[in-house]
Amino acid sequence: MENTVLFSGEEFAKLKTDLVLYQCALNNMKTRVETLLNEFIHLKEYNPIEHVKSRLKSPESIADKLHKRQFALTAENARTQLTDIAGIRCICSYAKDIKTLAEVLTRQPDIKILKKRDYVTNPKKSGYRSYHLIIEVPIYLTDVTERLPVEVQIRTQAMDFWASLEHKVRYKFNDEMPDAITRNLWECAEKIAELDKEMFQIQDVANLTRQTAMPRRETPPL
Ligand code: 0O2
Repeated sequence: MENTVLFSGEEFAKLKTDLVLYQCALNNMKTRVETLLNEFIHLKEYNPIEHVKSRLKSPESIADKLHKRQFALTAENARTQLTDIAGIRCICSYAKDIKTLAEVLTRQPDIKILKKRDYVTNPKKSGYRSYHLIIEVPIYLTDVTERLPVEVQIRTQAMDFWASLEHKVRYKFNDEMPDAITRNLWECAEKIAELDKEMFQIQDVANLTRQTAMPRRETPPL
């Protein structure tokens, strides 16, 4: 591991204070997603969310990222240059669920969308697919309201499977992957996208078959 860069004692202390607020921002976003999940499960007929993961970036990986981008290791730079200190990942059942969830989240009136990246419609050169949002959430403190960014990544299980394995492979090569492996991973990403489509078609056919075979239920289950 090439992780040798560290914050000075003073900057580290400031960063630790900021991380408390980032944890609050992350909790705030987790609550929003959990609320929707409960609604989908108990009050709607369909739940598009398979599971949710979240993480707060460690001081070491904040230092690494600032160093890679050639910024001085200060708490202020962490706050002004990085938007992924707090991150949440929502794993959806099907690709069509991704935009539905993104739309529902971005409609909330007290948040601000700082950035949208649709790598599902426009995959990255690597083959990476996911929908990214940087959402600024309000944190109500005793005297002030802080507004902090949370990175929200929305993807299917298949996209998640690819991204986590590709990340491990890339890490092994320290970001200098041989062309043949890059090509191979891209091909896997294409196959995975095909699988996503096929699985959706299967459930679509299953739904249609069920609808024609069974009478419609009047009240949703609790
Ligand atoms: P880590 O270690 O996961 O945090 P931009 O500012 O839009 O030009 P930025 O900020 O890199 O570029 O945003 P982008 O491209 O939307 O990527 C944000 C995160 O998405 C990355 O964070 C990764 O987690 C993930 N990601 C993006 N591209 C790829 C890819 O090709 N493969 C995999 N596995 N993940 C990807 P970090 O900070 O790069 O890394």
